[in-house]
Amino acid sequence: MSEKETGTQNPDTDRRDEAPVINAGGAIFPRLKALGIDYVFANSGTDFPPIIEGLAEAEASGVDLPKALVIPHEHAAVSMAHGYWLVSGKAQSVMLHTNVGLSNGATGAINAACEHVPMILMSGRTPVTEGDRFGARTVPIGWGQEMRDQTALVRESCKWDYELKYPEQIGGLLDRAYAISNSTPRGPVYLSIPREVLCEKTKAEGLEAPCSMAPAIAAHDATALSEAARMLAEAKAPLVIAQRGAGDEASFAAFSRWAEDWGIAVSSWWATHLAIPTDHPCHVGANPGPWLAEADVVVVLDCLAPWWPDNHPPNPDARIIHIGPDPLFSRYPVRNFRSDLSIVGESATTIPALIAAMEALPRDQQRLEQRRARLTEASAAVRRGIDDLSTHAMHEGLTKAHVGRALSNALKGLKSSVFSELGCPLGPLERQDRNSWFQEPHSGGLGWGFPAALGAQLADPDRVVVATMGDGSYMFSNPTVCHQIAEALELPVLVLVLNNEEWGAVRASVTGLYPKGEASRANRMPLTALQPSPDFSLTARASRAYSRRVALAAELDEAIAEALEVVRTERRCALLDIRILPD
Ligand SMILES: Cc1ncc(C[n+]2csc(CCOP(=O)(O)OP(=O)(O)O)c2C)c(N)n1
Ligand SMILES: [Mg+2]
Repeated sequence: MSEKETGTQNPDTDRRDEAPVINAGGAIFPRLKALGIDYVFANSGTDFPPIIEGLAEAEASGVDLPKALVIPHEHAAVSMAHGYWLVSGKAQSVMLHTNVGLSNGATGAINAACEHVPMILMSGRTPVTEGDRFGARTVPIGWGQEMRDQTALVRESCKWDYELKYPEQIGGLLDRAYAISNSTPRGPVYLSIPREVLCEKTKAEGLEAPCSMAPAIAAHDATALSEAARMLAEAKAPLVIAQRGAGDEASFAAFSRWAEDWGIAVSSWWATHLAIPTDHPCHVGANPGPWLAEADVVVVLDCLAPWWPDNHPPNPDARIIHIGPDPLFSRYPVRNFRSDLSIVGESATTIPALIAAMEALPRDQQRLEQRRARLTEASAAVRRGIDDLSTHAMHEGLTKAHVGRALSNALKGLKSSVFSELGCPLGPLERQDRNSWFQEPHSGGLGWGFPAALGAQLADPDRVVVATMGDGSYMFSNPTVCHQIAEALELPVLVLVLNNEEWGAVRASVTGLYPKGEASRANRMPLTALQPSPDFSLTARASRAYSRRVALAAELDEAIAEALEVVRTERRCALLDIRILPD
C-alpha cells in the first residue's frame, strides 16, 4: 500500500525532497541580509551549534549574508547595534545566548527602548527536550538555563516578542520583527530561537526575497499641525525644548533656519542628540528655566522629561505642544507633563510640515526682530558664561568643562561624533552638525558610551568617533571587551576617561537631596568613591591601543592632539585617562 493510500504521507518531507534544504539555524542569516541588515552582533553559547553550522553552510554556499561578529559581552553587542543605528539610521541585529546572555544584554535593551532605537534582538532558548531528538539537552546547563518565561527579561523593553516554533516560520517572523521594530515609534523586538527548532531543516528557497512587510510610519494629524502652526505664529514668547535631535539632515538644517526666522528660543535640556548648533543665536542652552517661566507657547520636541518639575515651573498660562514619534511616551506608566496638543510623527516629517504650515501665516515683523535681537544677546551671554567655565584658572586641576572645550577645539573642521556618558558636557563642547553629539539615554544604563561609539565607528569609518565618559562609566562598559573589539574590528575610537576617582553623579545626588546631611559633611561620602583608581592606560594597552595619563592642564591640548593623530593616521584606538577634579 502506498503512503497516499494509507494517508500517512508527510507533505513537508515530500516538499523537502524537491527543494534544497538548509539548517534552520543558518536560514536566519540570508533572511536578515534581505531585510537590509549589515551586522549580527553575536555572543554565542552551547545553544549555537545549529546557528554556527548553519552559518558556515550558508557562507560555503556563497549566498549574501550579514557580517556575523564575535562581541565578547552582550551589553557591548546591544550597545553597538544602538550606536550603529544612531549614525546610519539602519537597524541591526543582535544574537545572544539563552537566558544568561539575554540578561547581560537587558540593560542595552532598556537603553534602546528608551531612545526608540530599532533592532532585532534574538537569543537562544535552552532545549526543552531531554533526549531522543537531535539538539536535545546534553550537559547540565541545558537544565540550568531553563526558565518559565525567558522573554520576561526583555519583554518590557520590546515592542514585539515571540518564540520560534517551527523552522519554516523564520522568514515570515523576521520580516514581521523587522517591520514592527521600524514602525513608529521604533524600538527593539525580541525573538527567542530554541535549539531543537534551529536543528531542523528548512527550505532555502525564498530567503533572499525582499521583505514582505513594510514598517508603518505614523504621520501627524493635519488639523493638529495647523493648530500648532497657528499657536506658534501668534506666540509672543515661543520656546522649543528639544532632546532627541531634529530629524534627518534636511529637517535639522530647516529647524535651525526656522528658529532664527521666527525668533524662537531653543533649549537643549538633557539633550541626548543635537537639535541645533550650540552656537546658534536661538540656542539658549541647557537651562530651560527662565524661558519656561515666560513662554506662552512651548513645543516639547521629542523629550521624555522636558524640564525638572520642581525647578522649572512653566508659565501657568502657557499652552504646551508635545511632538514626537510617541509624544506621550505611552510605555512609561508615570509621565505627567501637561500637553494641550499632542502630535504624533517622525521629526524628519513633522518639522518641515510645521515650518511649511507657518509660512503662509501672518507675522509681526517688528516683534520677530525684537525677539531675534534678544535671543542673540541672551544666547551670547550663556556662551560667555560657558566660556568662563571652560577657560577659568586651571591651576587647581582640570574640570569636565576644560576637557570639553579642549576637545571641541581639537575636533574643529573634522566630521565627528562625540558619545558622552558623564563625560564632556555639551556647551563647553561646542557642536554644530547633526549626529555630532550623543549622550547616554535617559534610561541611564551605564556602560553604553564606549560600545555605542564602536558601533558608530563601524557604521561610518571616515568619521572621528569619540567616547568620553566618567571613570565609573568606563568600568561599566567592560573596557577589556571594548578594547578587544576595537582592535579586532579596527575601530579607531578616541576614548577620553574623565577620571575623578568616584561616582560623582551619585555624590551630587546625595548633596542635592541632603545638602547639610551627614553624608555630605563626611570626609569621604559612603558608597561613592572609586579608589584606588585602576591604571586604565594599561587596560587599553592590553589590546595594543595608544594610551596616556593626563594629570596636568598644560598637557591636555597636546595629549588630545597626539591621540587624535594616532586615531587618524594609525587607525588605532587611543585612550586618555584624564585626571579631573570632583565637580
Ligand atoms: C548600570 C548602571 N549602574 C548604576 C547606575 C547608577 N549611576 C548613575 S551615575 C553613576 C556614577 C557614574 O560615575 P562616573 O561615570 O565616574 O561619572 P561621574 O559622575 O563621576 O562624573 C552611577 C553609578 C547606572 N546609572 N547604571
Ligand atoms: Mg567618576
